[in-house]
Amino acid sequence: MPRKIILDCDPGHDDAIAMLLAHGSPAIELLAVTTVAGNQTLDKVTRNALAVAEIANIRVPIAAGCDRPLVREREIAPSIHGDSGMDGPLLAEPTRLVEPCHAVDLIIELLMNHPPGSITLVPTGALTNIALAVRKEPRIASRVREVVLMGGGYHTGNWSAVAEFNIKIDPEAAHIVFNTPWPLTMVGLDLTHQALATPQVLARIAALDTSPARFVQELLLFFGESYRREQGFECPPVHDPCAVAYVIDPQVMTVRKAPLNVELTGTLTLGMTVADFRSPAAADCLTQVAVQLDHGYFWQMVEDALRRIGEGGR
Ligand code: PIR
Ligand code: CA
Repeated sequence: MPRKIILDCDPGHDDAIAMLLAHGSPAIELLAVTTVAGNQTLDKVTRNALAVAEIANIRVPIAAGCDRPLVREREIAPSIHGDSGMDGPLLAEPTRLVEPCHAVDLIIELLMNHPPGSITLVPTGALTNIALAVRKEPRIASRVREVVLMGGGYHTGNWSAVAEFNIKIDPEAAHIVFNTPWPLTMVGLDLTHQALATPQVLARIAALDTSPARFVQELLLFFGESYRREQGFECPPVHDPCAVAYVIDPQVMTVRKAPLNVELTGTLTLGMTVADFRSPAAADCLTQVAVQLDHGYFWQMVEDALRRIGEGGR
């Protein structure tokens, strides 16, 4: 039985690839894509989600959510993702339409109308929508199968020395999500910095020679340039598909159980995710962090998904 997921994202180069991986994998049933302000404004990331859906012929509902964090001023990442939030590929204006309802209501509705324990939430942006959903309808907490999120990191940051972007821009939302009693896997920078799009990876994607594969190539070229310039990486780390890959097959990475929380008051450490590794985690510990990626298996999943998508919508 494929795993049902809701992908809550802010496309975003790597979010776009996460959408394609989820859509192209037979192990996943994508129920909906929801969007949240993050890499760019809500309007821009929602438009990008619609454009990706068009390229790959993804027919699931796409709903727009929160246009800013719960408490803090909005912060976006044009230095990495460009003015559109997904610069690089030339995109036609999408003809698909966004759902008339708010993402938070769609998330609640899906969780309340599917059997308990059947839906996995996969957030790859700020956690604003997820936090608001569980505050609006607390019964979803016990209905979610698990939360597998891209965000945070236990050894490094990218938006400060110790904080990762998705957590840092809405730390209060992250605090709510990390402290809700549902099984939670944090796929953080410690893991995603291993998911490098090497020249060999790019060559294999190029060899697929389809328009969705060319779209991914163009995304990775722009993303790679940003990462070279802004962060001194030789190849770009492709964060968000890692969370999807874990849902497809948890064997793609090793994980370690540990109590997790988010710093809300530090002056140097705001938005830092803190994993407590001091002793073996208690049996009832609901949180775990991703540690080690099987790089070959991960990129094989992406390649297989693109092959399955074929020419997509064209
Ligand atoms: C933000 C991102 C990626 C790189 C930087 N420097 C900033 C976005 C990605 O979409 C991913 O979800 C997460 N936030 C990685 O921090
Ligand atoms: Ca993202």
